[in-house]
Amino acid sequence: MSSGSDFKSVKERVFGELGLYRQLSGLYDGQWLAGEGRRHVSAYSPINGEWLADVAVGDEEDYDRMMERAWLAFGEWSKVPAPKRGEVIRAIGDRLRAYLDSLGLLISLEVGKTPVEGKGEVQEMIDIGDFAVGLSRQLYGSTMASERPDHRLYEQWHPLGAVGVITAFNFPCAPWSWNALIAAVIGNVVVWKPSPDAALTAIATTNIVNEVLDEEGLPPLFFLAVDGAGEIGRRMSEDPRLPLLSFTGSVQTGKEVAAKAAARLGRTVLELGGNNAAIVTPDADLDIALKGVAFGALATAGQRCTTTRRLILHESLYDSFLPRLVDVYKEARVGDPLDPGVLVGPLIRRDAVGSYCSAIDRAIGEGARVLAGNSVLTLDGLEGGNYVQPTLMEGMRADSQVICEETFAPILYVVGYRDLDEAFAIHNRVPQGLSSAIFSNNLREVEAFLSVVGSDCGLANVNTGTAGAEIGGAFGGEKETGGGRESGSDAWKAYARRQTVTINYGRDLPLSQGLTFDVDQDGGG
Ligand code: UN1
Repeated sequence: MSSGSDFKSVKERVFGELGLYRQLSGLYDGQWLAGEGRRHVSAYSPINGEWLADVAVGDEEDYDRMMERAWLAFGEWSKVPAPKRGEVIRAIGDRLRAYLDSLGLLISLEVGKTPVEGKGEVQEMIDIGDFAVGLSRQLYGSTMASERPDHRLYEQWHPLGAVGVITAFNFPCAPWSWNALIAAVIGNVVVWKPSPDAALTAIATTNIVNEVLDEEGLPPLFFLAVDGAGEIGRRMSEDPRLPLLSFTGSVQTGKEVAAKAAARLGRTVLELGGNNAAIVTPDADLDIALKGVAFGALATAGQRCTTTRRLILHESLYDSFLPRLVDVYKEARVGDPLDPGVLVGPLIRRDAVGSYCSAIDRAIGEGARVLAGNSVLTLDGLEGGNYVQPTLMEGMRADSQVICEETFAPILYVVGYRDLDEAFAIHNRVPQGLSSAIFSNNLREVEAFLSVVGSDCGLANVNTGTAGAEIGGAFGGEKETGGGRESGSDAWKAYARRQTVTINYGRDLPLSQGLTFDVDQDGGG
């Protein structure tokens, strides 16, 4: 276990390298808002409960000024040719590379991820930056054959203006970058409201990216507003100055955001809850399956949208696979994520520990048996941290309610199946539809899983777990996950408005569908 002084020295170093102070500003409108006389929110580390910093938050007036400046910046930025915008994003990516270690460690301090996972998240920002640079020369529109002579018909894609991005604590910066760097390369500017539990990472990231813009003589493009009491989130949902709002978070809040945005006919990209399952069949490579299920269920202490929450296990594997998984659960080290060898860090807040306990109690009430875990841990020197033992449960009732819910904690429910149709029925029974996995070397099983009667999720993985998507694919899910897509593939189109252009370069005016409309038939009046 790492000593308290490790925490302090890591904090000193990381805060120094990232230019963070004890008093920080949470509003960036091109300049950092001065903190004096403002309301503050405090950041504490889930590792040990220690205070990290105070953050000044803006009010309604500050928010309005930020939106005005965002639109002014849009006027300038949208006129820069897209490949030039790509060059700017490349410089941003290079700068993020220089901060890979310190930003990764800040994520550990602030939300309790292991440094490997913290850096992995910064790597996702770097990767999507590279993707955006390539995209800057590939914002293709289609050309269609016109039915009229001497006519040209094609599509072009324009930026929307200011794009709002609301992110969750569990990935403090990667989802911002999937939205922000793609939106920016198209010519948009971005207004970010991070989770109040991950404000410091957002402040550090905003600092880094705007510093590059400043050096390039460009206006600030990446605006930030840390929320004090939910006001800014509400304003953003209702604000017509944000034609698109990308929201990552719970199903419940996502429904509220979507309803408010829809009321003004604004667009949304929603990445809401997941309740992801891995199916392990008798034809699986069990070593691969074990690792894939363990990573999916335990990484980030079960606090990913893509976390494996259900294991759909063929009944013939109960005696071979399950004992091995129980061993993994018993041996996985829980503790200070800064300590090498620790796999599972803390939960974000005390109330998340409460949700963990109540989900387990309800599952037991619904007939489940605990195979491993079910304990809240108080660790020496880390009494203020929120630690729980990862929990493996089995024997749920078929109509269990708790299994249909996403509990943001390391709890994995094992459900048995006899044939593949039954496995798919169990798999698709939950209301969420983000990620899914099958472990099998049987071509027929795999193809059935990928067919229309198989996984109903946005992400379908074969012989790799539900978590850990690459940025190159479109990321998001179906049903209550919200239907949004972010990151790679053609997800960029969500941040652009499509314009269908028709040009007549002839000496006549032929009408579509062969219509005639002869206004000068009789030579007029
Ligand atoms: C999330 O939990 O909201 O696929 C994002 C993964 C990560 C992203 C998770 N690349 O697990």
